Amino acid sequence: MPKSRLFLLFSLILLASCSREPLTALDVEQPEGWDDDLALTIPEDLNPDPNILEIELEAQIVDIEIIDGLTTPVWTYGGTLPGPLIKAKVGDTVIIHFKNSLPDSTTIHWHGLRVPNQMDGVPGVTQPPIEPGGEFRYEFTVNDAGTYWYHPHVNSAAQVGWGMYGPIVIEDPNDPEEFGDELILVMSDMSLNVRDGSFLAENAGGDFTNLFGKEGTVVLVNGKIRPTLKVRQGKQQRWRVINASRSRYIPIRLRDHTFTILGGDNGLAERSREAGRVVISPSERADVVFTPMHEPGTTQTFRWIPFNRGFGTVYRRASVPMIDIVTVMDEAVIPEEIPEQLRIIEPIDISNAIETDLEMTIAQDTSNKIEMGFNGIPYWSMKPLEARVGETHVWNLINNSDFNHPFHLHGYFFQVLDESRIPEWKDTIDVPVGETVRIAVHFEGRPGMWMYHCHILDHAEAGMMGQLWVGPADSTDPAPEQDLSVLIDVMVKEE
Ligand SMILES: [Cu+2]
Repeated sequence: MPKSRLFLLFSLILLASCSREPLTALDVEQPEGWDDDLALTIPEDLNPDPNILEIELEAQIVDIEIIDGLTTPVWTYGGTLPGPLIKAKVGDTVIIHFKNSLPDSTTIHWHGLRVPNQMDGVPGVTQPPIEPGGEFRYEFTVNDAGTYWYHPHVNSAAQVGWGMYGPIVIEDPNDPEEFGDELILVMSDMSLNVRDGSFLAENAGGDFTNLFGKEGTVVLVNGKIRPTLKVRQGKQQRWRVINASRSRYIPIRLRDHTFTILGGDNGLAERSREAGRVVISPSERADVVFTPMHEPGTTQTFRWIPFNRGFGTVYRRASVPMIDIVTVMDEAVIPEEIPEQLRIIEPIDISNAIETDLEMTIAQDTSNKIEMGFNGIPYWSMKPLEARVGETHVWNLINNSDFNHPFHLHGYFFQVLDESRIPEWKDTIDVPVGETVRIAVHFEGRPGMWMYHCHILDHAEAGMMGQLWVGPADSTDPAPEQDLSVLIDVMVKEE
């Protein structure tokens, strides 16, 4: 227990011994209007069946005031930034009637959800791109509790950068209430011209910006610049944080605090742990308990702090205020104990695993254009990796390049083979400069063509992406021939 929390506990016990029973976190409510400034849109459920969530979702450009007094023509899901919260419970069926009212084609990828292959939203691979005016019906069952998100897989660095992302929470009704009241925080950034609110040109900065990965000029939490959150000292909140940035890494840290890390991408980890900081790379999620520790009547600011993810990424960069945290005047309460054991995660049996090296590479081609890839090959020239349902694979993700790369696998959860880590299920893992991260994945079903890629979206578009063919269990056929022209066409748009 950190010193400050111990002190709080002692003072409360002292107080209690001379007056009445002290209140604990579960005895009181959050401060009135605590999360009003961070509210997300809840879509209307069109289906009366309590086990089916059926919604309409329209992609459309809407003017939104992000910078005070200016409007930005945001590319949205449903007219809001971020898009509406898709919230269901484990075992539910989710149906989305999607309409594309954008001037460009698009698709939806359900990041982290183990959906059937044809629902994965990869244009030219699992479905045709949805053209302007077109519609598509997504339907899948959600069997894994956790924090997820949705975004396009078409021209993604641009479309995500213009606002196309929304949160997904799959609830486990058995989660202990001691975790605190849920607060979903979609953290992102946007490249805005701060004088008029317009978007900076997508290709501003040229090749170097693609190498670096675009980071926006404004940092947003639930679509807002520097929103306010109200807290009460000792009253816990369960933060589900989603990093929807194209390239920005986000350290979760707050002065004088530790966070209780419950898990991340795909639900709870095996055990909780206290940490002064947890860094979430693009597309990763964090599930943490925040115990406010500051004195009633004070305000402090949760800030983005530059994080070294490779060459030039911290040089001359300042911190950025993200959330003003106001501690209300109500008397402090005693925080609840968070259990240490959260679930059992059986290690994947790798005794018969097929091992593959995947080096994340950056090169310059003959015309000096930057070309990224795996093992020196960009996705447009690469043959799919091959696997079969029922097989277990170990991938060595090797990074000798000058930048970190958040590696994401579609369709399957993996485990990181590192005994110093608390076991958990992941769909995205940061591979730091100069390191090798080993992951184990078991292909339990759902054959088809899946993607893996760096989730710095400029890197993916520059080539750091590949395909994985998961064949049926009983088949020995090689991966089918792929025509990648549609994928190549929609992934990279010349301006
Ligand atoms: Cu990368």
